Amino acid sequence: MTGLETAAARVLLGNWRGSYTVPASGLYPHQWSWDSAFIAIGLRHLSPRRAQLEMDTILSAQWADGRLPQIVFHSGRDDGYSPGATFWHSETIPGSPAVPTAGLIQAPNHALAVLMVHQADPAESEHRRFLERAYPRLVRWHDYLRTRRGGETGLARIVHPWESGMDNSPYWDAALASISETYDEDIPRPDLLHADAGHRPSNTEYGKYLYLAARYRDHDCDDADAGYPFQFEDPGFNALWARSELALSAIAELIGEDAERHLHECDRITAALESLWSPELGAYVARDVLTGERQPYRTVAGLVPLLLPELLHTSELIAELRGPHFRLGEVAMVPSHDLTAPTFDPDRYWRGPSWFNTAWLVAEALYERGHDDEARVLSRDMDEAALEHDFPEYLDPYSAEPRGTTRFSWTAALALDLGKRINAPSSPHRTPMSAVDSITTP
Ligand code: 9WN
Repeated sequence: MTGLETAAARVLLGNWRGSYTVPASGLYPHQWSWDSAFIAIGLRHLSPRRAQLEMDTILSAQWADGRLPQIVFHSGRDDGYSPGATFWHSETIPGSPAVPTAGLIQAPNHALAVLMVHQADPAESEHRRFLERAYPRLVRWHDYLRTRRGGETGLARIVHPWESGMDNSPYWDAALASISETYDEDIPRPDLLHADAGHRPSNTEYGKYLYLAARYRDHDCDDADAGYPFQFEDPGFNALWARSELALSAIAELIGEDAERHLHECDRITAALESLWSPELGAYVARDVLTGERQPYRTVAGLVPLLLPELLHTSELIAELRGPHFRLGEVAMVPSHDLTAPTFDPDRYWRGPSWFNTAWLVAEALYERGHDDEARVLSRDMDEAALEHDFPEYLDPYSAEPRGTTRFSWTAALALDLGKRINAPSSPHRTPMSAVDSITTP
């Protein structure tokens, strides 16, 4: 094993909790939805069975209406995270699963992960009927997005910044500012015990986050609160949905289900994404469903549609990535926000720093489109920063200095995955579990 593989395996083993992986042991001590999918993509190289279990565990927290929850609180306790199991009280909400969860959702990257986990060891996957188990759950998850979150444009809407996975993106600034209410109880910030306040969302933002989450919870998370004040169509979220439909078509093909319907869904969502194209910015942007306004910001979420084979504005997006707003190859990985915008902040969460999951998504898209050298540059950035700074959550794009927490699971998983596939295509596809078991966690 290389140094990166050994170190990444240590992080993933340290954060493993028997049937799932926590994103980081102090800051995020539960199972997160899109994290699990990203983590499984790396874990499959170490142990396809663990990666399958990771996905089985998140999929078994599905609600009766098909949603996959943002967070699963397996311990049933808050464990120093806010808002936790006590805030959500999901056991009192109709349709919630037996295990306590949050009521919100996160971006749908799960079918993509299930397919990639299967591909790591098809024989083992077939033996355990992994795809047969996952497929109906993934179909119900996507049905939830289409029927409960779908709107006139054909895209799915998010009802909380947390659902985008990019919590304090400038996309949400105007909508949050127009909400006069805030959470009227104390705003707990246990996160600040684990990360610098200057790297995290502000207290004002947290007041709005908790207000919106409490309101959603108090309407039984039923998506039928007509006056709900935050509703957005996000390009990253919808692009992952379309890409996951593509993955579902491959899964359906493998198990003898109808693959065509998923291809049509992928095409339908890809076409619908055009309503988020901003000709002025030359970028896909988020749209406020309540005001109809497209948000005037370039963010990394607007680059995620590059993952869609039939995307209309591919060359413009690649030019955007290479140009002064994102400076591919000149700064560390891919900044989360336009480097030239007055709202850019190199330190604060999703307002500028470069994240490993979005670098992976962009690298994957570049690689699939034949831009191997640029994909490798991203992969090398990820490896170097991951090893040098103990798997940081995110980076200042200019200095490549770490921000947020460390020993972050998707950083380890995704650096490992790209390292195996893109940087070293001739190396063996996966490491036998015996090699992993010989590594002791600190
Ligand atoms: C809220 C777990 C999650 C990621 C998100 C990231 C951050 C949570 C928080 O951590 O959000 O979901 O408490 O800040 O923004 O993308 O899934 O790693």
